[in-house]
Amino acid sequence: FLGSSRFTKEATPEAIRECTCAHLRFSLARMPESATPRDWWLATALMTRDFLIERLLATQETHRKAGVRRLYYLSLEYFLGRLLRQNLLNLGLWERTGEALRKLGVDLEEICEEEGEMGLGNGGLGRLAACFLDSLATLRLPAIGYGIHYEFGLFQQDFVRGYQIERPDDWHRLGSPWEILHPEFAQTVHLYGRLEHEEGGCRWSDCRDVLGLPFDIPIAGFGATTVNILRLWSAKSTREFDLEAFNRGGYFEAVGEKSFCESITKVLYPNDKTESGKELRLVQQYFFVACSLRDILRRFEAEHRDWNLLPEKVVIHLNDTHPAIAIVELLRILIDERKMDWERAWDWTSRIFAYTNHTLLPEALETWSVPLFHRVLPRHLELLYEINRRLLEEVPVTDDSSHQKRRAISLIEENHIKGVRMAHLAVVGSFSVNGVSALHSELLRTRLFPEFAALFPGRFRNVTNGITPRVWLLGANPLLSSLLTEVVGEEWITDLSRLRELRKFSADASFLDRYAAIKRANKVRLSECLRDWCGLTADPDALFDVQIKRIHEYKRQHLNLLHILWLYRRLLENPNADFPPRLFLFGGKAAPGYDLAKCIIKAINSVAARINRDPRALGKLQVGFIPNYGVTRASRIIPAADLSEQISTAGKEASGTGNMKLALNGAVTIGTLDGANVEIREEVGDENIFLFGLTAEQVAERVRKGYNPWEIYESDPELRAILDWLGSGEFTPGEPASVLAPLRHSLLEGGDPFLVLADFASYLAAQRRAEQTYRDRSRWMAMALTNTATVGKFSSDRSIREYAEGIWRLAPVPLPG
Ligand code: 26R
Repeated sequence: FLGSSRFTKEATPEAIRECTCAHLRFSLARMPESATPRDWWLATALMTRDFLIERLLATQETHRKAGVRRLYYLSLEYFLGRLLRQNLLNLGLWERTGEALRKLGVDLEEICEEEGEMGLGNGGLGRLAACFLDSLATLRLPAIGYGIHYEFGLFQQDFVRGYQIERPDDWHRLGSPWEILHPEFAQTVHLYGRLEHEEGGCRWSDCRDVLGLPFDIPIAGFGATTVNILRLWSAKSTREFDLEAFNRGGYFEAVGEKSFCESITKVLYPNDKTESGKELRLVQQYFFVACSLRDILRRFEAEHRDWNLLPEKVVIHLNDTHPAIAIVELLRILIDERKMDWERAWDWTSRIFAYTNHTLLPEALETWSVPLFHRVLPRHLELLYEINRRLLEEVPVTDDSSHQKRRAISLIEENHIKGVRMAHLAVVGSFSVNGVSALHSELLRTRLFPEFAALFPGRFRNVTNGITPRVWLLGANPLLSSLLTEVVGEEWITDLSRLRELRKFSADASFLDRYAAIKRANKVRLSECLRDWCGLTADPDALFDVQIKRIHEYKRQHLNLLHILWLYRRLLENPNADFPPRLFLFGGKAAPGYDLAKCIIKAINSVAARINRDPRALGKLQVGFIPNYGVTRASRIIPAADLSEQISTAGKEASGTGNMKLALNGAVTIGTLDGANVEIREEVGDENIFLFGLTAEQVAERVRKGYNPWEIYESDPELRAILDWLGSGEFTPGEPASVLAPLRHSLLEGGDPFLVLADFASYLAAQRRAEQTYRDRSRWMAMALTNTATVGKFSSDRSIREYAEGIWRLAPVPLPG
């Protein structure tokens, strides 16, 4: 319906209105008079999609004709959130569309609220992939993302009596205007079965076949030149198989097979630690990897005649180990299907893959039991053993220490049930291994993979994470965006380091007033949401203290809670206690099987219920737990935050990216020297961050010497009172006293594995410093502004440039038009 206004530059509000109305009529069969807000949202999205498709076709055609080297980004998660606002902003059509709809009596902001979020991710790792896609397209880099078209994304979270309840996220029920189905690019993949070794190779037969159907999501860069593709695979049963079974008279068998196939992409695993023995998860990983590799090779063959160009034209990035089976799959294709010899096949494979590690936590490192692996992927296990045999040859047996070294690097973990270590496979099969912050990359080399670092020096590097300014500033904070554009020009949108120019205003009272007024307006806007989300009547003048992230012991939401209880006690002991009014806000989901994380949620909600009802806390203290935290709610909360809680046990948070979003939007960090906090401090300066706690080295030292939380409990009467209070049942009236006991128990009898008590005193002191600073409003606002001004490094454009130049060897491709 674009007619002559195919180019976004030429699209007048009239043309946009016509195209939207045409979609309303011909795509949705609706008349404007009876259209609901949802119909308007859909029609507007379809209009937007027309523009996206124009650029997508031009981009893909250019890339194909030029035979470019391309990046293929493999990730099991993409946490995209809502897309209408972002697509319109990146296309440069936001204002004009607003104007076009206004003429129709439709409010663009309002219809944006109709969109459900694409929650195909758990947290940081999935959101990082989404930010990276935005930067790849903005930097005009030729890239295709591959992932899974989950029928159900991350569960929706409700609270019932303070407990987390999970509801399925049926995001796709009404279809999505952003995806384009391409049945002509379907792929068939094989699983299970048995091996026959014969002359000239290996036959893998009697497999179960699954069909992969690709859904394409257009990914527009800012400025609307490049539109890349995110290709998501959906599993269906293959017709061939059904027919065969039907012919044998196996009706139930055939139907059973169909439901097996369709279960593969049914649901995103809501965990951030491994659950052993989850066969479907391995099947999920292999299914999506096999579909993607076939698609990559198909495209390569369509674009290039010379097969030898493969390692020149293809680079594949592994977003954590979840897609690492791709290494063995490519090796298998080269050896079994393309009849290459091992040396060449392995050389090619290990020149094609690069790997990013996102966690050091042992419970999050994937291992697959060998018997399970053998059942699902018999040929891959064989190849894996051969990779391992050759790897171990690098360390000849000489003495005891060489035995130990071999055990340390082996792809196979020798427990009572053997396990395949996916991280080792990823390290061995990649030409580049990186961590996601300077500290994390250092710990990767020294603690997780010291033997590999010695064996493959030069393979390990750092690429500090980043966030896209298009989403986390331009999209989320329109008021601040306008101010920034007014003073430094629009360039900050694609060059975040430009914000440094703002530093000169940090002593300019009238500028700080404008900056403060924007923060205040964002707090008012969030307060309105809080009424809906959690029935809270917030005071926009309170200090908004925010901790938003997955609930995990290492992230220490319970350390934050102990401080809240400390403040509450102070208030009960002295009703006139003088501190700035504070609103504590939490958001985040707990993995459904992670009992202690769920207990932390219950504890926060119980304490919140008590404090919010207590007249003695009125006007001083409020606590809110925002349910169903995700990308959409994050974009409301972040612009309104004053204080950003980044309080993980040092050495545990690989990077963090929420820390970057909050600092960019002018929240001051209270945090440990963990992950990217270390680098945030370098950028903003010591005086603009509240640091506390043990360093990663001190944590290790403390644990080595035998850390005993009871000693702290015995020696700190206030802390003891708080812990006993929490375990007493006082916060859960009408429920057994034991409801919150597991929390106290884990911090004492449980040995306090994340050193919450060890850091408590230091955290309190940092909180007092923050409190004192907040009283001096101009000082605080200068700190906040300095944060906005100096965190330009954490743009995902910078991260992606580093990947493109230092790892992928990828160059921008200029496009016509
Ligand atoms: C194995 C599987 C169940 C699984 C484990 C862990 C699935 C998902 C995860 C999530 C992890 C890998 C994750 O999200 N890590 C986060 O990655 C962010 C982006 O790099 C970091 O900022 C963040 O510190 C890190 O926890």
